[in-house]
Amino acid sequence: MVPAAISLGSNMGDRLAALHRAVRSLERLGRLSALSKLYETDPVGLVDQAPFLNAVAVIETDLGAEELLERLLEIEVRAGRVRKHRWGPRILDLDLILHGYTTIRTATVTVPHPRYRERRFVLEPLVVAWPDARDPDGTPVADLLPAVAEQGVNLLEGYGWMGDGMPGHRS
Ligand code: PH2
Ligand code: MG
Ligand code: MG
Repeated sequence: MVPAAISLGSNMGDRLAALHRAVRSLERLGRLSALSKLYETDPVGLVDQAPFLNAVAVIETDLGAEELLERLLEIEVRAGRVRKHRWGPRILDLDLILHGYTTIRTATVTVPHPRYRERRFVLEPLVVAWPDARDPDGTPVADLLPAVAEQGVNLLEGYGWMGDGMPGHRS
């Protein structure tokens, strides 16, 4: 079993419902061991689009990175995701950020996620969900946060946003 950190994002339709369903789906891929608080964030990259809801989940899983990523893409498709332009509006985006402490680069998967170190909308919930997380290069992810520019990441709800019985941060 390895801990895998997955970033959740939505900026189309009923964003909260999409994240709720996504967390339920993630529970089928492993044991949900941590769930961040819920954030509303300004769009990064393509800035002329609606604000996102973002969160990070950590699951303890037996799935390898490639299979896990395939399963994440299936969940996105079931949520109604249609790929138009890169970085454009999406009903649901599930990105694999960390998979244990390994570095993986295949035709389909790059882990750690190649851009997570610059993304406050990933780092902030990641540190909240998994305070002790480390990049495979040894850097604690909490140490990456001060270097990241302000990006409009606003706390919307605390750990309870999924309802009762959900884990908070991973210890
Ligand atoms: N996802 C992107 C591009 N820009 N900005 C925010 N705030 N949140 C996201 O999840 C996000 C983004 C590409 O997946
Ligand atoms: Mg993404
Ligand atoms: Mg994605």
